[in-house]
Amino acid sequence: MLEAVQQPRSPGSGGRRQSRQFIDGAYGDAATGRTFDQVAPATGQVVGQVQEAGRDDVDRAVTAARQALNGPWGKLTLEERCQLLYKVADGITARFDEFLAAESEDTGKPYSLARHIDIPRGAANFKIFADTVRNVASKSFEMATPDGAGALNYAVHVPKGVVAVVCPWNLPLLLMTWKVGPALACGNTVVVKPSEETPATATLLGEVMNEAGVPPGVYNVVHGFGPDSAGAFLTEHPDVDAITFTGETGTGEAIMRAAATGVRDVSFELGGKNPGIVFSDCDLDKAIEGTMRSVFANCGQVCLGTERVFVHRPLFDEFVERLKVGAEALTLGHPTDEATQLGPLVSEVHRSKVRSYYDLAGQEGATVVTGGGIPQMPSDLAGGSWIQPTIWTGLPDDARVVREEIFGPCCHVSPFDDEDEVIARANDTNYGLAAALWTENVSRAHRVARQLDAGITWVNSWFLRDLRTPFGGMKQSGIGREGGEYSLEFYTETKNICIKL
Ligand code: NAD
Ligand code: 6OD
Repeated sequence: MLEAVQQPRSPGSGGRRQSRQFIDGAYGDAATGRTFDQVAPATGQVVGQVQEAGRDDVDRAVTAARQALNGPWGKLTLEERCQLLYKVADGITARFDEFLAAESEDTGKPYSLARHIDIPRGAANFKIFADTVRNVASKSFEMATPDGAGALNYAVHVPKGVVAVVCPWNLPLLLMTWKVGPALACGNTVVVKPSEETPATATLLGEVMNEAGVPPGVYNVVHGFGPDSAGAFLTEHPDVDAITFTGETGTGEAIMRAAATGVRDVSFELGGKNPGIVFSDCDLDKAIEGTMRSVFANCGQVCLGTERVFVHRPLFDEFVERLKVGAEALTLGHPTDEATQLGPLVSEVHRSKVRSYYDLAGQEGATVVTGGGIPQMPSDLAGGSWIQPTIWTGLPDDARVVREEIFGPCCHVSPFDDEDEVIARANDTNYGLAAALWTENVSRAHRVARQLDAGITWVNSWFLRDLRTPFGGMKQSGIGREGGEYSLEFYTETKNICIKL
C-alpha cells in the first residue's frame, strides 16, 4: 500500500518506527518482503523496523527519478526549483523536534549536539545551495573569425541526471542533505540510500518534500545494506548517471568499480586519520577546548575529527594532563538529556571495532592516559554501545593505532621538536582529509597549513564550516570537491555554446 505519510509510530507497530521506501512521492513496503531491526544505540533496544529494498525496488526508484527528471522537475525554471528548496528548508525547521528525536534515537547523539549542528545544517543545505545556484555566473569568451564578425562562446550548466546518494551513519541528515541540496538545486533528481544504521531522517524528509510540493520522483529513498543489497543495486544500476558517496575508503573502492561500468562520475568523501598540531606558541586554553571537541564530539565519529595529536615538546606534559582532565569531565548520559556531552557509539558492531583498537593499543605498548574500557552506565542505558573516552601516549608513528582510522572517542598524543619534523609526521598517512593547527604565530600558520596534505586545515578552530568553500579530501580521503560553486563541477555538465555572429 502506498501512502503520502509514513506514520512513523503507527498504532499497529507497537509504537515502533517504520522506515519504509519512499518512491515516486509515496511510502511503501519493499517488494522483497524483508525487514531488519532498527536498534537505538543508547539502549540497545529495537525501536523500529526497516524495509530492505531489492533490485526491483531500486529499479522503481531510479525509474521514478528518471521520469521526474524528464517530466515535471525538468520543466521547472531555476527560480521555481529554488523556491521549492526554500520550502523544504522551512519544512525541516518547522518539524525540527521530530528530526531531532529521530536523529538522536538512530545515532545516540546528544540533543545538545544535534540541536546545534545536525538539524540546522539539514535545513541550511537546501537554502544555501539554492542561493548558490541562483547566483552562479556563466563565463563567456568572444573570439575572432576570418570574416571579421566574430563568435561568442558561453558556458551553461545542465543537470547531470539521476544521482545516487549513498550515505554514512555518523551525521545522517547533515551529510545526506549536503548532497541532496546541491543535486536538486542543480536540477538533478536523486535516489538516496541512507546507512542501514540510520534510516529515520532520510525517510522523514520524504514527508517534507511532499508538503513542500516537490514533484513525486525527485527525491526517492531506498533502504538496505551495501553489498548484495540496496547500496550495490543502486550503484550498479545502469540508469544512474552519477554517484556521490560518503563513507569508508574501502567502500569507495567497491563503488568505484561499480561506477566503472558505464563510465559514471563519482564524488567521494572518505576516511581520515587527521592530525592536530599544537605549537608551544598557541593559546593553550583554545587548543585544549578545540582538541577536546575535535577528538570527542559525536563520540569521535566525525570524519574530520583528530585522532593523532602532535604537541610541541615544551607543552607536552601540561597538554596531556589538561586533555585528560577534560576527557574525564565529559558527561555521558541519555542523549535526550541536555546536559549530556557524550553519547554511545552508533552500534554494537562499531563498538567491537573500536574496542579492538583499545585492546590493540595495549598490545602495541601504549600508555593509557585515561579510559580504555567500557563505562558503567545506569540500568536503562546498560544495553547501549557505550565506550570510555580514551587518550594514549607512547606509541611509535608506525603503530596501527596511530595509522588506522578508529572512528571512536580516542586519540594518541605524541611530542615533536620542530616544524619540519611535525609536517613530515603529520603527512605520513594514506589519508588527507583535515588538519587542525594551534599557533598564535601567523607566519607559521600560513607556512605549515600550505604544506599539510589535507583538504581542509583549520587554524585555531575546528569544524568551522562556510558552505561556499571547497570541501573534500586528498589522497585516499576522497575524490573531488563539493561546496558552493565547487558542487556544480559534480552535479552539472558544463556545456559550451558557440554562436557565430
Ligand atoms: P560505510 O562505507 O561502511 O557505509 C557507507 C554507506 O555505504 C552505507 O549506506 C552502506 O550501506 C553503503 N555501502 C557499503 N558497502 C557498499 C557497497 N559495496 N556498495 C554500495 N554501497 C555500500 O561507512 P560508514 O561506516 O557508514 O561511515 C563511517 C566512515 O565514513 C568512516 O570511514 C568515515 O571517515 C567516513 N566518512 C567520511 C566523511 C567525509 O566527509 N570524508 C564523512 C563522514 C564519514
Ligand atoms: O560539514 C560538512 O559539509 C561535511 N561534509 C562534514 C563532514 C563530516 C564528516 O563526518
